[in-house]
Amino acid sequence: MSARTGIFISLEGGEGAGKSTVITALREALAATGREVVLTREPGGTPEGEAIRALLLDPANHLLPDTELLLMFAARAQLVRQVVRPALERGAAVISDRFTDASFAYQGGGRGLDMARIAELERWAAGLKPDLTFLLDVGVAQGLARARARGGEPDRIEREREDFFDRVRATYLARAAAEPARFRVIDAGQPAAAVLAQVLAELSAWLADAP
Ligand code: Z5A
Repeated sequence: MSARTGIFISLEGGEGAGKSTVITALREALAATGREVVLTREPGGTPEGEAIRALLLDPANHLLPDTELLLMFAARAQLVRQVVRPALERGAAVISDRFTDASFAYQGGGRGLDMARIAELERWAAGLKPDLTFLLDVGVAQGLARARARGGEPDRIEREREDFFDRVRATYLARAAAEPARFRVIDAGQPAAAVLAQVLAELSAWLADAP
């Protein structure tokens, strides 16, 4: 990969953590620094990745865990090469609604797939990590209640049982504890205004320290 001058920020969390609202505020804060801001999401973010997303989330599909993992990384390979790397090389700030940590949390923690195999895919298919990751952490019951209150039909992954989401949350928290320099864990059980204020304070502190 050629030299990158941009910054890569990801947002992670379980169901109903509030990523959507936070992303809008992050985009505004980064745009105010004069940088180009590129927003993307996973799975998806390219036309091909969005087609893979539809396949992944359609409750009519009975995907095996390995198939699900490989499709997540297929969409990611396309996104990294077509969107993320070119943007970072231009010096943009890239904000991704989820990235590889989600594969460790959902397919590794939730489905029980081998973490070493996911790490191998991370090196090959993704080949980069975010510089900064916000983990919006909310209790599983509280997050699911928010997601249900929003209405609409649950997708294929949202239909999982609560113990699946307990494992997802525990894996996210373990990853954050293992990489404290990259992760900022935010208590997303607070009112939205408090969550936003904490995220924006962490962002300015990080930008002030960034090389
Ligand atoms: N997935 C995977 O398995 N492996 C991978 O590698 C990747 C993803 C990349 C799609 O992701 C699914 O793919 C996802 C993980 C899996 N599966 N699930 N389940 P997604 O990010 O597109 O879908 P999501 O996680 O289901 O998004 P979400 O539920 O929309 O979460 P959110 O964006 O964090 O929530 P929100 O829409 O901002 O907020 C939810 C509601 O709560 C909404 O009505 C808000 O107004 C409300 N809300 C938000 N914050 C608050 C606070 N603080 N207080 C009160 N109410 C609030």
